[in-house]
Amino acid sequence: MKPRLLQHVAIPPLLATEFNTRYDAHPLWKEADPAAFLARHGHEFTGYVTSARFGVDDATLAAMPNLKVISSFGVGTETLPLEAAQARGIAVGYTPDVLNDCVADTAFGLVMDVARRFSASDRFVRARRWLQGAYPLATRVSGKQLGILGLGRIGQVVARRASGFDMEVRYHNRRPNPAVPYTYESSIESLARWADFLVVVSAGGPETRHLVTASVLRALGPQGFLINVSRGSVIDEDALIQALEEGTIAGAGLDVYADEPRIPERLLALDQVVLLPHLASATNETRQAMAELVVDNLDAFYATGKLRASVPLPA
Ligand code: 8YV
Repeated sequence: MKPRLLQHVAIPPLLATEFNTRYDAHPLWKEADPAAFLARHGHEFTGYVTSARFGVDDATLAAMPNLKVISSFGVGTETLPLEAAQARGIAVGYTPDVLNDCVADTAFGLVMDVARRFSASDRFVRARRWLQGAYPLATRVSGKQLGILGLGRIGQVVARRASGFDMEVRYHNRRPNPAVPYTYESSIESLARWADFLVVVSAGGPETRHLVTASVLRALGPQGFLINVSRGSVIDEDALIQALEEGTIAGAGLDVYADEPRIPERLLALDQVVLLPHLASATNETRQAMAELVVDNLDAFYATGKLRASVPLPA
């Protein structure tokens, strides 16, 4: 008997054929009334396929009394019910590492874009404003100081990218990491004060909510740029908009927002921000690798009872 899985997100076509030979997977998004479907059939499923974006809500989890494994597409875990899963002995898999390069590339692309104003100057060219005069000077990136908030797997790749631009790197984490060669700043404010670019790569969730406050932005200062490729919740977005409007900081490069995909009008109105639609991991190669790990996690779990990449459970 093939394991019966409930799918909240689709598996890419390249993997789907093979996946469907091994699993009896039911697409929840095709149900007109998912709650009614869950109430009738929830007990049939031992596996659940979801993503960092959709996670698993409490009602869905409660409707699946025989659930043994959750396999999530993405590295973020703030939408996953880790404590409830631990209490019920449900294994939770995710897709770390395979997206480090693309997310770090995006962070670095935002560093380049906000400082050198590529997107803004593209708008200038398209509006034919070059005919009236040259574009204003921008800010140099090479050799500057880059602060990383959250020097985890992705943060360390951002640091390596920065070394190729002869930048000095410092970081702030809850605790210093003795294995890295970068200087530790003991507070986010001191990191922001030191940095020309403050790059936010920390995890989302309640522990990191609004770590970047109005006073962190004041410390970053009128020549400083903020980059965020982690979660919108890490930044106090109202404070950020105010800081941008008042020139408290020089600019921001954002891939993530407080209420995606809704972006505040006041943010859209600013020319010194680069706004991306949460695309940091969105390349064909990386999304394929993430999907393969979603399936590998399920294969490993059903063969051995152990995941290939298991979310660290709460202590
Ligand atoms: C994806 C992400 O956009 O991995 C994450 O946590 O935020 C991104 O890679 C997300 O997984 C899609 O749901």
